[in-house]
Amino acid sequence: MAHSRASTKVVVAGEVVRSIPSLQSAGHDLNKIMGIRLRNGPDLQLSLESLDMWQHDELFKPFFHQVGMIDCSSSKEGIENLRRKYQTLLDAGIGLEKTNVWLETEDEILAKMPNFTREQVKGWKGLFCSDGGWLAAAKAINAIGNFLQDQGVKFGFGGAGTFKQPLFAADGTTCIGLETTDGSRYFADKVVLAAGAWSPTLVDLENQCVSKAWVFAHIQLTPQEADKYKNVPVIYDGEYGFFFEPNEHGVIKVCDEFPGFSRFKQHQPYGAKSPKIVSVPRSHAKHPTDTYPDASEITIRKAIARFLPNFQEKELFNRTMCWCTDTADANLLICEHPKWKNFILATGDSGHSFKLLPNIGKHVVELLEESLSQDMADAWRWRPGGDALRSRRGAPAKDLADMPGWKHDAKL
Ligand code: FSA
Repeated sequence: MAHSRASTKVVVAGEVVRSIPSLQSAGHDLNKIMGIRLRNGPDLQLSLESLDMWQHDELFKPFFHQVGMIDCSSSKEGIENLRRKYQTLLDAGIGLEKTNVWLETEDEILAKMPNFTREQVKGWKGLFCSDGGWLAAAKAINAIGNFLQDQGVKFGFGGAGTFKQPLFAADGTTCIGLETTDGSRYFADKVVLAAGAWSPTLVDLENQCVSKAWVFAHIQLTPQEADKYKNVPVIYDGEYGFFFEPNEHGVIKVCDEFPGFSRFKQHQPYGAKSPKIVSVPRSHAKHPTDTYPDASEITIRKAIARFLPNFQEKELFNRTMCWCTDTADANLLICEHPKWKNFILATGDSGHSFKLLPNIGKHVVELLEESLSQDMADAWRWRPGGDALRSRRGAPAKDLADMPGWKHDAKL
């Protein structure tokens, strides 16, 4: 959340500990994927803008590891999807074939993934994006935090940083600020709620966003092992998952790929007349003993067996759930609230928005200044209806209530 009056900006970070990024944020992570994905109308412009900033902007470029990204598959359906993805890139008509290369043969695949064996990549096809790679997520957000503090932006943490409610003028509909849970009141001409997966728990979004958890685990390599994996591209297979090159401490993050886990419960966001069923995130920050469901252990191990068979015996650690919020069509939700003037929503990441860190704020500012392009305004409008539980994924999310293994609260 941010609001401004004259030149003062206040960011309400909703955090127990004074840390940027918030420990509750999915961005508090070793790495996130950078790649060109063209799902929706605004994606091409957004991807190109963000690529340019990750490559050239002094603040962001230290955090972009442009090692490339390979989408791969060995199943009939997966390869058809990959071919469609490739065609969409070609159809953009801006020369993306220069940086996105189809890998047809095992030799072509092995040339890009030297640690893989011929046996392992039998029947695989791949799509290599040389503009892709990974983003050092938490470090990048921390750098922005430091930059903003240097610019005089004030941050609120703990109770002073946890949203309670908007404040309204006497007309009851013009937002003039907000109150946080410790009773602090911040007054502003405009309020932006950019609370990620927590957004639909804070204000009633009329089921436009469903928050879901995705999972990862870490494995520790020896220095010799890590050396061999230095600078390998991000490898992604929609039927298995993905992994990243080891970080400076030899740690590899492995993710499975699945439609996410919801956590539905009775909850009353601000603006709802009575409690309703909302998927409410639960963070490791507040529940440090949480891990992930038993089922995730199996699918993460499956991803390791596929991508990193030599490391199958390694211990997994930092088993973690992190939360994103899906819209029905996987477009962002960036608009003024239809009933609350000057209260702006910037949410609906739909699991593929971290890469927009450098440039999405520019478009939020355009919305505030009434200069947002029509196609973005249309794509990001307030739009109840549709199925955000399924979104554009292979299936609706399963609920954590039906997924044993993740909760390790002390028994009272
Ligand atoms: O831009 C991208 O395609 C990154 S996807 C990363 C991911 O873990 C998804 O694979 C997952 O399905 C979920 O959306 C969270 O983000």
